[in-house]
Amino acid sequence: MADINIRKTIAEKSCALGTFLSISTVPAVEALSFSGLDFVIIDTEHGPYDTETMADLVSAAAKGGMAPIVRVADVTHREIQRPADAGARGIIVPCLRTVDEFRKAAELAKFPPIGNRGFIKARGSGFGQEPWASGSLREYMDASNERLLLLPQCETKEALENIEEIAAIPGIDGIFIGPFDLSIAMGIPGEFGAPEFLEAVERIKRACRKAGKLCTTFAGNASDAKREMESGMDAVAVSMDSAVFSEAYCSLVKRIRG
Ligand code: 3PY
Ligand code: MG
Repeated sequence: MADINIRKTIAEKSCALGTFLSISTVPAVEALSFSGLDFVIIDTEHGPYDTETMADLVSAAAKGGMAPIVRVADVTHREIQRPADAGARGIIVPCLRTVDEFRKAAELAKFPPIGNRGFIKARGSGFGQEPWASGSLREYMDASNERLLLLPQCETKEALENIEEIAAIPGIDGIFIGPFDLSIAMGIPGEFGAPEFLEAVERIKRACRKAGKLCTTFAGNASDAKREMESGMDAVAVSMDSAVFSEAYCSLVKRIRG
């Protein structure tokens, strides 16, 4: 797999740009990897992907140098270990509520001394042959911890209420805001301009900054993505393949048929 380091990309570009995948297959992701996007989020929470397809999409994304990030379905050993071994450069965990659930995500995604990830040299390290993976076991564990970004989502009321403590958990590299679920949880569905929603986003940002962690989010369209990028987010995922696909065809048909 290509040597892709999304942490470095974020540092160099100040804000990385990506998108969500829920319908794309291997050739589509290979094509997308040459689009200029920095990362894709292979969505196994809402998308239909099984483990083998997720692993193939991870490799497909890397083809043109795009970082593969996987959104898992929940915080279990199986969910976290598989994308980590398949070569994902980031893991997003949705819908977490308690501080303990966030701690568990860090424990599963990171090797000691941070967590307790299970050891193997699998696809994600070229089966141990990639230059960064060929040192001592200690070096391998440290490099893996550094290269795999753990970005659990803040999208529940409980998570928002404890965000300062959560952002400070060792092994959590940053927070991925889920604007839809967060606004629903706050009782203001889709009201992204509401003062209390904006204050919640600022609170998450402040907590991330204070803990030295990344703050990342989703934006539904290009102008919202630009605004989020300019507002100091470290990474923004804009739209998703299914929306881009259906909007493009709707607009094509409209242009022809009026
Ligand atoms: C949400 O908005 O709830 C997400 O999970 C990301 O779009
Ligand atoms: Mg969500």
